[in-house]
Formats: sequence, structure tokens, C-alpha cells
Amino acid sequence: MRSTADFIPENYSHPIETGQFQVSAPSNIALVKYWGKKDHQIPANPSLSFTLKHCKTITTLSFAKKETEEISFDLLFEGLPKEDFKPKIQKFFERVHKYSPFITSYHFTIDTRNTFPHSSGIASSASGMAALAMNLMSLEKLLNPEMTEAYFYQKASFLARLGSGSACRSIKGNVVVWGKHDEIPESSDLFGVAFPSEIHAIFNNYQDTILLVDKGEKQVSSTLGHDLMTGHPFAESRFAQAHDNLSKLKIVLQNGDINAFIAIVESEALTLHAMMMTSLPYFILMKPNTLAIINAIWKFRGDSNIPVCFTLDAGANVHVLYPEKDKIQVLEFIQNQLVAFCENQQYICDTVGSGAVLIDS
Ligand code: 2P0
Repeated sequence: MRSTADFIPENYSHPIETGQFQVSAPSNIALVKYWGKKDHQIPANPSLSFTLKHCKTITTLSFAKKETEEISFDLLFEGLPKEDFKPKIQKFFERVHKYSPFITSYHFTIDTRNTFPHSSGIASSASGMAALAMNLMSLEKLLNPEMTEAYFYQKASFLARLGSGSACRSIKGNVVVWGKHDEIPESSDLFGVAFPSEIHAIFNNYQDTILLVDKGEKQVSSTLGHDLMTGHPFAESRFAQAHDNLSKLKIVLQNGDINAFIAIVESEALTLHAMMMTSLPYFILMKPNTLAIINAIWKFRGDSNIPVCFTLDAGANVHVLYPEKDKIQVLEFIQNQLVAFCENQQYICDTVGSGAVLIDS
């Protein structure tokens, strides 16, 4: 069992002066939701997600050794300086410095872009922090080539978590568990791990079509939403329910019981939003069109028997989940009935994917 102390390096065996990496890291969509945490993204309950394939952040990290010992970096977004992203990265570097002390020995240039529209309501913190963490680990591996592959990915996820909780689930694919759960060996509150058992073929290339219902800025940030679970009247039963749903989903992912899958996934999505509606202060992130889409999905599923379901993130957008074999009919349904509920009729077709990769070094 790894502890935080395992991620503090003793010394680096290889000096490196300059270099550059490019990493691509995907977003992920939780099926069992993380909602509630202790300091530094220690989750209040375990969560499970599908890693996505096409919604990604691509980040180039250039580094040059310097004499002085402080955090120093330039931040570019799509090639242009982006000052308003800097405080979040500064805070991330300060937080991970203990685990990656080489950070203060280099000046970094970070150039980042997303494959999905910036103001789409799709959070870029998961893919963005995962991409940055993978870059830092690529540099640490140059400094310490003896590092094992298992340690590399665990620590990449550990660092990503310190940036944003859900980011730790974007390092690996196709299904990731984060948070200690009795029935998932190796599971940890400190980092995400790949789902340890074989997954039923029905979930191969599982489809996630993201309907962009509201692309505006959220009224309540996820960080504040998490905080409102502290002292929440239903917190303890919610956290117990997440453990229970993960146990059930573990079985369903292996036996392919799609009706049970749908029941767990939709209940988790609605419970997440029920927690928001019963926080103090309470808030609602769903929009009228979110509910219209949910009702249309239920009607279509009842009429067609096609196992399409939805999940929700902390926002108004709807993730429509379905097996690859039903793609043609579901996309036709989306075109005919659901795009009308999307802002500017926009949606993004994604599928389950395999995690972050080093593209170039
Ligand atoms: C999740 N969400 O499991 C849940 C469900 C949104 C809804 O994790 O404060 O950006 O950076 O740890 O990870 C969104 O919260 O929050 C989130 P921080 P994060 O995906």
C-alpha cells in the first residue's frame, strides 16, 4: 500500500539541462460520482469513471535549468500568453513541490490547448492537470531513469489529484477507480487505478455523446460544491451509497447487465444533483433543457428498447451513453430529437479511451 511519503524522491541520479515534452491527456466522465472531499482532494467516497478519447488537453512543457530556486514559468494557451490561468498553475506547483522538488530548478514554458471548445461547459481541469502531471513525471523519469512504469503512472495520477481531484482519473483508461474501496485491490484515496478486472464486450468503445445544453460559466464552482458536502444532512448516507453503487457496478461491468448499468448510472447522476439541491446554500445546475433531454431519453428507451442512458457532470450538459452497436439509431435520435435542446445545436461525439500519452519528447 503506497503512502504519501512514497512519492517524495530521495535524489535524482541524472542531471538534465533543457528539453521538451508533449503530452495528450483526455477528460473523463464519472459513473460513480466524487462529490465531497477533505483537504487536497482526498475524496469522501470512491468514484469510478470512463476515460474519454477525443476530449483532450495537449500540453507542451519546455524546461531550462536555472540557478535560482523559485517557481518560474510562462503559460501559453493556444500559443498566446494567458495570465488568468497562471494562479491555478502557481498553486499546483507550490502544492507538488514537496513531491517534485526539481520544479524550482527549472524555468518552464507551458503551452496548452484543448480539442474541445473552451466555453463548452466541459471542465478542462481534469485533462489539463493530468497533462501537466504527465509532463512533470516525464521530466522526473529523465532525472531518475530507474523509476518503474507502475510508479510513473501512480505518481502522475497522485500529482494530477493535487491539481484537481477528477484529474487523477484521466491518466489511465478505460475504466478508472479512485478512492479506497474494499472490493478493488490496490484502490487508493491518493491516486486512480485502472479497473482491475476484464470488462464485458458490450462496454468496448462505449459511446458518450455530450450534449452542450449550456456553455456559460457555472454559477457554483465544483470546489465550492464539494465543500458544501461537509455538514450536509445526507452526507454519510450518500458516501455509503457510493461504496455500494461501486460494488454493484463492479459486477455489472464484468457481466454486461446493461439494465443494471443504466439504473446505477442514472441514479448516481440524479443523486449528485440532489446533493446540490439539498446543500446549504442550495443550488441547481440543471437547466430546463437538461430535464427535457432526460425525459426524451427515457421515452426513446421505453419505445425502442435501445439501452441508451444519461449521466451528468457538475453542470447542465448531458452525457448520453450507449453501446457502439446502437450508434446509428442513437445518433439519429439525437439529431432528430435532442439537438434542439442544445445551445447552438452543439454536441460532441466521444468514446471510451485509454488514457494520457507522451506524444513527443
Ligand atoms: C466527478 N465532479 O466525479 C465529479 C462529479 C463533477 C461531478 O469531480 O475541487 O474539478 O478540483 O477536486 O474534480 C468536479 O470536481 O474538483 C468533479 P476539485 P473537480 O467527476
